[in-house]
Amino acid sequence: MHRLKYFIIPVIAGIVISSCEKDDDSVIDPILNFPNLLSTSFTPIQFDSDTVNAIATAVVTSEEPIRRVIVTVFDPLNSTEVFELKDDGVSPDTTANDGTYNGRVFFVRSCRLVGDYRAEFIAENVSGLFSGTDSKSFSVIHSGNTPPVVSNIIIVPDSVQAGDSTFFIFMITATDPNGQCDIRDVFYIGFRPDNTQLSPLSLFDDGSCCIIPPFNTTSGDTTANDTKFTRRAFGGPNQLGYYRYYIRAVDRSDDTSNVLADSIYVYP
Ligand SMILES: [Ca+2]
Ligand SMILES: [Ca+2]
Repeated sequence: MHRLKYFIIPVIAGIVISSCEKDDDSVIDPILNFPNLLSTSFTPIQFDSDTVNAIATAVVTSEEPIRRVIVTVFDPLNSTEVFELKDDGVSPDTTANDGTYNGRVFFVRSCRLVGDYRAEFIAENVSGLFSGTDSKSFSVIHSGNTPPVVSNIIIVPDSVQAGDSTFFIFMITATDPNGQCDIRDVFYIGFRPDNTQLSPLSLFDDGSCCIIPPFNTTSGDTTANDTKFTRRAFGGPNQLGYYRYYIRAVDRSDDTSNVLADSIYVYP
């Protein structure tokens, strides 16, 4: 047993060493020197404007020279924009080569996207090794917010025989004086004839781009981004009388529009 063990180990070690030497003589020290984010900051942290104008700062330590330091900004819809931070002594950086990297995060939105944003910092050295990430949060608000407005409610068919399963189409026009991007949700709350509540369902202005649960069909919307929101829902109502639907819009500042109502009559 022992003789066998001692025989195998030198053979394996020999293979490893010889393959290393053959492929690359310079692979002597396998220690990888990752850059390190000591601290980060993002200021200011709140914007009541269409414009975001901030200074992002990262203090970086690294054995090897740094290739670049970036901050990726994620908006409330998870769209990203990348900004580079510099340690070159040029404003907004104050001192060159002191390990403190600065950059300006600047963007203007034609429609202000209110909500929570995230700035994620990372450093990369010349060997292509990355630091860990560090994140800071900031927000965009609208102190002078105006609620959305809904109009032109349409629900078809307006009557159906009890137990007949069919698609129902819900349509409404929803606009927001602050811009269409400020509309967070358009939805109905419905009630059966016996006043029990139906599950709320959202309407979309998506041009039927996407499959949506629970019916696993598209919304039924004809044209994307034309302020007309649509939803088709499959069902076979079985209670006799009026199913009532109340449709409203809510914006990103949580303000609610007017509410419009319509009904579907279920006959025997
Ligand atoms: Ca609004
Ligand atoms: Ca539409």
